Amino acid sequence: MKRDVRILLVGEARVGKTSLIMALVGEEFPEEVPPRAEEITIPADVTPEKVPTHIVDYSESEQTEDELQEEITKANVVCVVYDVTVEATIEKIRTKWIPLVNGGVEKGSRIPIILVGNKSDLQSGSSMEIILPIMNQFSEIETCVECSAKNLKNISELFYYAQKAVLHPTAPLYDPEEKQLRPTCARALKRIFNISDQDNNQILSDDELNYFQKSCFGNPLAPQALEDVKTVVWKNTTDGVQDNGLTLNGFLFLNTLFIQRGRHETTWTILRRFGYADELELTDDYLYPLFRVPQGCSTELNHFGYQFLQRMFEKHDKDGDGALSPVELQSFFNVFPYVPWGPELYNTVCTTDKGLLSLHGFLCQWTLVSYLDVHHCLEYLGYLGYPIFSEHNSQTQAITVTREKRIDLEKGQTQRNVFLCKVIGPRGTGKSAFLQAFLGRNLAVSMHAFLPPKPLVSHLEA
Ligand SMILES: Nc1nc2c(ncn2[C@@H]2O[C@H](COP(=O)(O)OP(=O)(O)OP(=O)(O)O)[C@@H](O)[C@H]2O)c(=O)[nH]1
Ligand SMILES: [Mg+2]
Repeated sequence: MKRDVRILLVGEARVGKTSLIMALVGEEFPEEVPPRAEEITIPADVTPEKVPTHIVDYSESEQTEDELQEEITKANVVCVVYDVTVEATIEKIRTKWIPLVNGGVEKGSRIPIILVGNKSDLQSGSSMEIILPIMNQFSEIETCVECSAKNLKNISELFYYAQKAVLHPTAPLYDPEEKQLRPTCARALKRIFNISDQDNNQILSDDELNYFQKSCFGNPLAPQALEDVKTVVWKNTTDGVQDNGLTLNGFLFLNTLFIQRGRHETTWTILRRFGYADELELTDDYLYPLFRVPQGCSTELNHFGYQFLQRMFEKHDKDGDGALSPVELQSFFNVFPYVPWGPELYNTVCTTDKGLLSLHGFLCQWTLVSYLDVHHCLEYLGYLGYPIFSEHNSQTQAITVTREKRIDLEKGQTQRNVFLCKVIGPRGTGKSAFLQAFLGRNLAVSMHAFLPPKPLVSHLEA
């Protein structure tokens, strides 16, 4: 999320830009205003979204066009102000101001715009009829608001909408022309659905929805609210509710509805909780939390990690045979952007009689990754949603850093469970066969004599 918000007001002369800013700051209508208000900064603690906010005025009589362009570049959101009683100021929105702000800018990177109809005290009706076609024409217009600097109507709302447009932008989530979620947003929500579907039956039950709600918003839904949500989805979709739970389509529909009703901060809260940033990519903070491994120490999964991974295994072992078939393994990787383990997996860890990945083999693979490549291990745990589905808010809690090897050697004891044993020897002496024997694949070597505490087989060619 942005660390601060810069709001620029533009529009024809005398529409009331300066008056609006001074009315916000002074909480009364300023009878006399200078052509241009000084830039003001509202401290974080008094803004609704708790982000420092800069408000910048523009005056044609005081600034050159170059200066205006520079201000536009610096702005996070632009309020185009018009006078509801002067139609010419509305016409200029389309012909002058929007082209000036976003002309030549590619669709995805346009600055969000808020249309502000000032001096509503002077008219009884509403300018919405003329404004709506403009809103439909330019998808970067987040919203419009009618207000009055004179009787202080909707002033704080206007700045709140502007702030919201920056902090919870619609553009990455929703395509207003197609009236649907953008594909990247739908993909992120699908991943969130899959993570939240703890029993992997493609339906979010009441319990799962409550867990989800609690982890995103801090509280579970009241029983009636939960029923209301399902009723809305059930009434508006053909397949959104099944077996008294929410399907993926229902979940996507619900988020579309939030956005269409101007509550996109709800969808943003969900996305951010699951690690997404403004571009709808998982953030580095989420995937690669700070984790230091001092020289001479090693990394091991601890029982939190194993417990979580066993749960994940069981979630995807649909037929309950204690092994993941290739299809089940694929479903396990559904929440990953890529499949990290290729077919070599089957040579690295033990498998069942049928050659499937057993729970034991699965955990061994994780033992291996957490030992050899802890940062990837943290990344994978992030994909699986460890920070959401454990009591910890970071996957670093699933890993233990062991004591420095030098100290272990000095004391003649260790608490390590995982050891790296390199097998070296000339070509053709049977290193591979020796190692495969640990996996029970060649009975020439008696397995039990060599089994390490937690079998972990790494194979290095000399
Ligand atoms: N009735 C009414 N008058 C307003 C309102 N807001 C501003 N005005 C009056 O409109 C006139 C222009 O207001 P300004 O705030 O100077 O307008 P501006 O957009 O900053 O104008 P420039 O700096 O010239 O671009 C002043 O006489 C204000 O008192 C309003 O909400 N209602
Ligand atoms: Mg002014």
